[in-house]
Amino acid sequence: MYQFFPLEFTRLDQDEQQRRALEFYELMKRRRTVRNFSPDPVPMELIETAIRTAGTAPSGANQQPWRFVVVSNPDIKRRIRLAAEEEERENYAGRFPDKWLQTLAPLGTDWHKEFLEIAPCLIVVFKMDYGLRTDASGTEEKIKHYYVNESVGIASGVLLAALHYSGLATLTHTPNPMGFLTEILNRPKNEKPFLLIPVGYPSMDAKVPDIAKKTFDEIAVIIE
Ligand code: IYR
Repeated sequence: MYQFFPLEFTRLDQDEQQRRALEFYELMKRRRTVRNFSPDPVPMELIETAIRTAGTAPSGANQQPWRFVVVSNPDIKRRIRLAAEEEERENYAGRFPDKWLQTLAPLGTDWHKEFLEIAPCLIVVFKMDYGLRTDASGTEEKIKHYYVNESVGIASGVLLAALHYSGLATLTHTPNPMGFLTEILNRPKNEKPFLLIPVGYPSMDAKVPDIAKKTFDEIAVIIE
């Protein structure tokens, strides 16, 4: 049983609450997924702070089943690009079902993933379906984790928001399958790639598709 202590919580006045709610909405509304990066470096301190922020996310039984691997090394980025392109070439050449390709077509994506080399930094989010502990006798023990996808999904959302708030551009990329990341990044067997996030600044000529978010009425149901 944990020790429990009094919560520190400051109630804001209503005007301040409204102001903050709108301010955050206006900020997040401006986030766009970016596929055209500038090679300009990003301060590692910003990345570190964003990862610390992601690490504050709630998780099943507070097991924090995530690991964030930061790659800025050009040789490793190149290996990741080549491996991702190899998979994606097959995906676009027929491994993706036609329906999927049709859904993707308006985005204009293809198997070329040069952003994996151009972006100054890649954050690879790994999920841990179980933890590993070595007991006193030296035997490796598996500790089951709960709500792993939900937990790592929430932490990734917090990470994207933190990076955006810090003035950095991101792309949520999921090359498929992603097993090559475990190998290239030399991760233990209980870490599975979850999301690959190139981070940096947009290139001067970056373009984004004219897409719209669903309206409030499409996404919300209010039951009073
Ligand atoms: N992972 C592939 C395909 C892809 C899939 C979805 I769903 C997207 O929203 C975008 C791309 C790729 O990166 O090209």
